[in-house]
Formats: sequence, C-alpha cells, structure tokens
Amino acid sequence: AGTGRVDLAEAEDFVRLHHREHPDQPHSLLTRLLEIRREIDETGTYRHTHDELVFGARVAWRNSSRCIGRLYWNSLRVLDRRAATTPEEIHRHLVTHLHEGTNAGRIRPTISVFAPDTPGRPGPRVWNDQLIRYAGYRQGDGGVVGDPAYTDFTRLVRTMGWDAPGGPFDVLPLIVQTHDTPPRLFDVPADAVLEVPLSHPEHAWFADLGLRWHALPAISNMRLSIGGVDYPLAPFNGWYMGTEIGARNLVDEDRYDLLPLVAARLGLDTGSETTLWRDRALVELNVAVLHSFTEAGVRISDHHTESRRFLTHLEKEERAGRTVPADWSWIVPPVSGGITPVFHRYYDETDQRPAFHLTDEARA
Ligand code: HEM
Ligand code: NRG
Repeated sequence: AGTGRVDLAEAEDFVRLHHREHPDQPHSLLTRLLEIRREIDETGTYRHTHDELVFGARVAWRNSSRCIGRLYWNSLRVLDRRAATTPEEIHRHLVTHLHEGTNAGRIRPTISVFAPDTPGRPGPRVWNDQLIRYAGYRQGDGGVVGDPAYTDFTRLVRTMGWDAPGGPFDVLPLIVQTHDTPPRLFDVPADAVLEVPLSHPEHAWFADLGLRWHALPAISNMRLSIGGVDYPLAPFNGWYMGTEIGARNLVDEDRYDLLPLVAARLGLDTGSETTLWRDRALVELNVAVLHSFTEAGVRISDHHTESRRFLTHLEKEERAGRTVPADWSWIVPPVSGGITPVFHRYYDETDQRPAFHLTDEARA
C-alpha cells in the first residue's frame, strides 16, 4: 500500500486465480499475463477488467477472516465507481449506495469501488468508519449524549462547520477527500438512512426508552486490495447480525452502555453479580433488536442462524477445494458463544488475497 506501484507477482497471482475460477474468459491467461506485465512496466500499475473487479471484490469478502456472514460471498453486488472524480460525484454515488444496499429493508450485500491508488495519484477516501454512524457529544459532567465511540469524530466535523443537533442518534456527515480537493463535509440525506425504532415484544415500556439503530452497516474505512492494486474507498454493506447492535453497540461500556438502565426497568436485582442481571438484560435487549427489525421489515439475522450458515459456508468451500481463513475470536458471537456451533472448533488463520485492510491514514 502507499505508492500505488503494483507488485507484478501479486498481480499475476490474482490473474491466475481469476482464470482458475473463471476459465471462460474471452482472452487466454497468457494473453492477460503479458498484457498486465506490459502495462505495469509502462505505468507502474494496471487496470482491472470489470470481471476482475467483481471477482476480486467477492474474493476479498470470501477471505475476510473476521466475517461470519460469508456464505453469500459470490452474490456480492459490485458498483464500479472508478470513473468518479469530484467530491460531489463521489458523495452522490455514496448516497446511491445507501439506497441500493438498503433496498427499503430487503438489504442486498453491495460494494462501491472508487478509483484505486496509482503512482503519483492516490485514490479518493472517506474519513468516516461507516457511511452511517451516530454522533457523540461529551457533556460537562463527563457523560456522553449519543455514541461515545464518535466523540472525537463529532468534534472534528463540528470544527469543519457541521451544525450539530445534539441528540442521542444524530447521523454524522461524511468527510470526502480526493487528491485534488481538501476534506469536505456532506450531509447524508435523511431519506437515504433507514432506521428502526426499538421495541420489545412483551415489555411495552421498552419503546419509551427512545432507542433506535440504523438498518445498514456500511464499512467505509477498509481498503480493498486486489492483485496488488489498492482501492482506498470501497464501502461495503451486508445486513446486521442482531448481536452487533444488541450486545455491542448498545451495551459496551464505551458505547451506549445500556445494561444498567434496561436491568432497572426490568426490575432486576443489580446488587449482586450472581443474579445474572447483566445477562438477563442483555438477552431482552437482543430480543428487542431482532423483534423490531423483523417487525419493520428490515433484514437482520440472529447469531444461531448466522452461525449455522457459516458452517454451511465452510462445507461448501471445502468441497470446492479451498480453505476458509477465519479468526475464532471474531467469528464466535458475543452472546451464547458456546451454544452456537462455530464455538466448537478451530479455524485456519492464514491470510489470503484479495483482502480488505483497515486504514486510518486519511486522518490528519
Ligand atoms: C465483520 C456479519 C456481510 C466483510 C463482520 C462481523 C459480523 C459480520 C458479525 C464482526 C463485526 C464485529 O464484531 O464488529 C456479516 C453479515 C453479513 C456480512 C451478517 C451479511 C451479508 C459482509 C460483506 C462484506 C463483509 C458484504 C464485504 C464485502 C467483513 C469484514 C469484516 C466483517 C472485512 C471485518 C471488519 C473489521 O475488521 O472491523 N461481518 N457480514 N461482511 N465483515 Fe461481514
Ligand atoms: N459491528 C459493526 C459492523 C461490522 C460489520 N458487520 C456487518 N457487515 N454486518 C456495527 O456497526 O455494529 N456487513 O457488511 O454486513
């Protein structure tokens, strides 16, 4: 990563992989190998065909060892946005991604791929971790309104001119930066953000807590690396597994930290750990998330279903003669680990390419 100069061996490995898995190409493997070698000699990089881009993005998902949701890797929708150059154009495509991925609740796994890094010209990027995230505001008393994970980012966008509403679930603006333009703020239009108000199937008071979450997890801070070419802006989405919201975002002590409140409303005895008040509140919170998304017609899955799908994925991949890289500590769900089948085995931990890599380098 960095210079935009492509490693020839990595490019060749990728083109070979593509031909091995898709032998029905218009040109022979040898022709393509000679072509990319010449292009890399002359320019330091090469341009992926549309087919290679789609295949590369899908295989990067297939290789994401922290992702439990990989069964559907081969149906990832790929939006080729390599031609977009201005921040306005990029922002328009990001908003289109939100609409297309959300699809009014029938969420479709989708990735938008913007221009790659090339020698002398880094590709565009977005400073946000995800396209949709909630602001966090530090209060005088040390508390936080909103998502505590985003207090620094929120302060940054305020210094850049964002007019902050100051509520607990304010969608943050996007910071878009290109090689030719300084970082620029763009609002995410409200009609592009589907949200679900949270209620509980048995406890009417739950809805009065005023909790909500966005339908779409859309990661925007990972660079997509295909055959030696780096795409620094390639936001992707699938759907949520309920525990991401109900066991982490709303629960971690450095996030919304809601277990004490939910336990109090449930009337649990919080005076002793042995009442398992945390666990009981945690389960009801997760029930509320799955119930609310389902009622709202927004695709979500529970951790039992997603764990079974992952084992199906392992079997399918093994039948295809491939090993599935996986990271146990990320694959095992954060609740009820031991009663999901993914808990009871080990995984292959080797890194494979194409891949997604976390990036933070855009930040000043
Ligand atoms: C991580 C589920 C789609 C790539 C994860 C995690 C979950 C998950 C539960 C762990 C997140 C965490 O603990 O914070 C799913 C589900 C999907 C889906 C249910 C539904 C289709 C996708 C897609 C891609 C993808 C479409 C890419 C094209 C990744 C990557 C990570 C990840 C790269 C690791 C993120 C990191 O390192 O922070 N996924 N995923 N996933 N997923 Fe998926
Ligand atoms: N835990 C994060 C999202 C991480 C990726 N999860 C997915 N990805 N489901 C959160 O926002 O809670 N995906 O592409 O569907």
